Amino acid sequence: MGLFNKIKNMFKSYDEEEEEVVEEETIEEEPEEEEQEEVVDDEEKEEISPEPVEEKEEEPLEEKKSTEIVEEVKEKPKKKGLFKKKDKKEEEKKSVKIYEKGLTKSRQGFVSKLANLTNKYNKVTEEYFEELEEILIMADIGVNTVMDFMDRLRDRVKSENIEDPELLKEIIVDELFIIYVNDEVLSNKINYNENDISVILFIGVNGVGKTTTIAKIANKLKDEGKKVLLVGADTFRAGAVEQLREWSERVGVGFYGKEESDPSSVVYDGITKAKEEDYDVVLIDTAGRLQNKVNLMKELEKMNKVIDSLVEGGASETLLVLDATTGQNGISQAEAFKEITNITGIVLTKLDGTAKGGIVLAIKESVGIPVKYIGLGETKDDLQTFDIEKYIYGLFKDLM
Ligand SMILES: Nc1nc2c(ncn2[C@@H]2O[C@H](COP(=O)(O)OP(=O)(O)O)[C@@H](O)[C@H]2O)c(=O)[nH]1
Ligand SMILES: [Mg+2]
Repeated sequence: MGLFNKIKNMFKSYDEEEEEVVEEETIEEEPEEEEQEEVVDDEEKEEISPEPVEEKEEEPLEEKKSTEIVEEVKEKPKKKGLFKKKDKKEEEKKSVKIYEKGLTKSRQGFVSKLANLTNKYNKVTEEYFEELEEILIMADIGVNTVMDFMDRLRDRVKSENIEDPELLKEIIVDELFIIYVNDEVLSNKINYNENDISVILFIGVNGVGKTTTIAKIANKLKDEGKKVLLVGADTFRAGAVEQLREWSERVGVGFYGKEESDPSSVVYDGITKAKEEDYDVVLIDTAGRLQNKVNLMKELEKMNKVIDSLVEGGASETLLVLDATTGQNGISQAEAFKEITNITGIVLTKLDGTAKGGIVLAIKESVGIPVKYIGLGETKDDLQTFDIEKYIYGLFKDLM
């Protein structure tokens, strides 16, 4: 099965499941009474063991049978494991909705152009190809990626003898993203230090969303039960340290920072504090003055030296923050930063503000560094771990 259909099957059902979820939520609210625990345990064993309780995903079961199972499950007291599964599914659903919402502009921009193209041409012609190519290039998908893609598409159209543009919708989505999806190197996983404090360094030019991203990530980590310290090493721009301090208060995490001092010494003091006070994760905000590359390189080198000297294995991640609305400019920033320091991941902010959601592919093409987080709006939930499948769904759901 192609990517298009796989993703469609994964997420499209969420729209139709709403009703059932309401019921499950009420069940969830039932108190976990202590006296009942024993009884529950016994019943569980009986109820849970006979069949897998994955309702609708496991389609192969006969229709009648699967309905029975679903009903049975609804009536029974719930097992902890089942709760977790539901919670996780709810989280997934919520996340898919955030992707959908955040990518609305792109969907209405470049993806609707794709849909129109299919309506405009009733046959796949050279003009069709040319128009398609233009749409993709306008969507911030890198030029080389588009060229490779067009070659592959043309080949497939020829070899499979495709004439109807309607049939190409699926193939377009599949072929556009297949490289990204097949490339295992591009893991979205954030690395944490197993043996010591995890230090995450945030770099990127002014205004891309570093400080707010740090606040959002701090909030997530705090929810996961981690003790988080924000370190304000953007000592260059007036007010930047103070802004981070305010965020630390709002989120309810620790803070260390000092204006008008050497960023490396702030990093030193910050990590020392984190060690003394038993923090788990340190998020460091830096100033990204790309105007002076040599200085910036030296500054980052110095910071890394400090981190290396204090933390086993050094920084766990160096995340470059890019603003999706800046298109090619953002790509140039990534290339420049890549020359001066080792970047382990990209945070792509403000995807909600662009109608050209193809930039993820351009990043892959030009920089080859995995996108780990994306910003889909201004609230804390709008920062999401990057998931290529949800991303594709958010962009193309109207075609699915
Ligand atoms: N719409 C939108 N705005 C964002 C996103 N991320 C950050 N911003 C906004 O971008 C602006 C600059 O952010 P800031 O964190 O101060 O950037 P910094 O200079 O890199 O630290 C702020 O107004 C943020 O609210 C996002 O994903 N979507
Ligand atoms: Mg800032």
